[in-house]
Amino acid sequence: MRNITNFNNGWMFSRDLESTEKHPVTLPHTWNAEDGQDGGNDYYRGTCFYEKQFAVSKTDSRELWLEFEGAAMSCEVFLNGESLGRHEGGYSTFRFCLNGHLKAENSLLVSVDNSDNSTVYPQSADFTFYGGLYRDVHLIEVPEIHFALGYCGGSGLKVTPVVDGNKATVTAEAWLENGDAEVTFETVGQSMTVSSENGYAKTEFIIENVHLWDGVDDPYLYEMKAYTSDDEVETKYGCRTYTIDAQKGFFLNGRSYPLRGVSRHQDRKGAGNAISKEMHEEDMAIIREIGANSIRLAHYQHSGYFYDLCDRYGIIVWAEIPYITKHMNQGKNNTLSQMKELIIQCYNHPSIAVWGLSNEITAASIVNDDLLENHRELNDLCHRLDPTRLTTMANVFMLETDSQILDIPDVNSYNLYFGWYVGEMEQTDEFFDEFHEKYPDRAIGFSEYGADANPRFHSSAPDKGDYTEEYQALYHEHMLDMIEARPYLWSTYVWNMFDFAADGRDEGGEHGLNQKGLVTFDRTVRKDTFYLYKAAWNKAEPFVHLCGRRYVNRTEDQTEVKVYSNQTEIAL
Ligand code: GCB
Repeated sequence: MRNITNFNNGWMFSRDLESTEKHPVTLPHTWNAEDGQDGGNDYYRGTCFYEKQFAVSKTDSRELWLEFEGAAMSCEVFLNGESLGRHEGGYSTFRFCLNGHLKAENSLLVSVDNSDNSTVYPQSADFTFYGGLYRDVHLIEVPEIHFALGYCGGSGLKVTPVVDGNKATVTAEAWLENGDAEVTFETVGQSMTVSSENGYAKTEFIIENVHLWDGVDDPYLYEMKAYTSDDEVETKYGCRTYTIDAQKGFFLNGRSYPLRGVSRHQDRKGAGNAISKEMHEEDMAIIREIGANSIRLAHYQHSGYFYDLCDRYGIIVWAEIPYITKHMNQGKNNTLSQMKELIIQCYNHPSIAVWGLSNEITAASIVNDDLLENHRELNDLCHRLDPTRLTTMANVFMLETDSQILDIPDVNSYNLYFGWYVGEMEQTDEFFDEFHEKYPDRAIGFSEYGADANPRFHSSAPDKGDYTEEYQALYHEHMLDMIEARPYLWSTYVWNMFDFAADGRDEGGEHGLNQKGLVTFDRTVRKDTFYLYKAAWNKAEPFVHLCGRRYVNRTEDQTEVKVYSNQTEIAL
């Protein structure tokens, strides 16, 4: 069987290999936890080094692999002075086999680089590009013939459930490395053994009276196990159908299920992107408290653990790669490899409904042939690797709705900030009305909307651009009504659930912070707007929230007391 060892301890970190200043660190770690969050856009972007010594007593044919769940942004791994390989892209899992380079005592060196360049996304965006080994590292010991570890960071086990009525046909596929074996697949008490050919084994199960994975109400998960005589892998999966209708919006398992939710960035105050399992769980608990049924996991691949939480709690996911803001002529291969990794690593998650090709890619680029071709190739790649899901992209408000780029993904979406950066809130309503009238056959979603609020800023006459908690609330009151009146919007996502670091920002009384969150960067303050959505979305937990509790020094003779509640009747 395989042995998996956590490899987070005992690393030495330095900015300069020759330097005598090396610091002991435990992973997850980023070198930008402070300077990436304090504004000025001057955080360290360069190459840093992680070193670790370890002993092995390996004598047989077993293989040792090193697994990185994320190294931002590019990375090269050296064992005993020899390069094992490079990886480009800061958000996905990758592995290297150590065999052939191992000694009894080993020295491992990982050079990690987040400097700016013209090939690896993201390079230009409104968030901090933290550098570091910021997710877990594992040492995996497997028998010679084992489930594949070397293909795009995947698990070597792929499960495709297709639901038809009350029956599901579940296809299980597995890939082996270094030879063939008898592979046994097991699910719902059924078991099938097949001989692999050229390292590939496949079988099919029928589940009668299938228990559906049915969103937040009943996110039922099945388990699939695959094993040989001496290796084993397993995954959870869920049986559900998704469809999107241009007139009626999103459907889950044949019933209307409008996706109403929030976006999430992964970082935290003081920790950057080097966050713990407990922090992921806290984020999920807050998102469940607000009652969202969907999350746009922006703007890159999130931790595998977070997609697991989405599976477990029935939250439908928009997953995407960091192809963002500015198209780079030399970046196509990187978009393709990041998308390939995202899909191969996340394929089995029932929560994921759509693959996002790019975000506001025309904000700083024109729609030229190169950009169109890049999107077509990405779109084709998604369909080839995963015919079961749809593709989408998040477009910037300036993009003309007759642009050819809108023909590429399966469903459309726009990020609109009318009432914040530009114009008036009501222009949002007009935008969607016009779009829907002009393109009645095109599904359209609202991939981002929001307004910054500093919970220390208050006003009895809130106004666009004032960063008050009161204006954020007014803005979202409008948007909630706007959305409610347009059921054809297949998905809508508040930007953002949490404040997040954007070191290039210095505004609204804070440095380095995007304050469009409904909850503060340290997760301690739920802004008033949080309760507006909770009242609309969370019907299970009765509550009353008095707004403006932080607005202490009021000068007006008469003051407004606003209440958000999910109850039909309340007494003050
Ligand atoms: C956007 C971007 C997002 C930004 C957001 C903002 O449209 O997609 O990355 O953070 O606007 O707050 O300006």
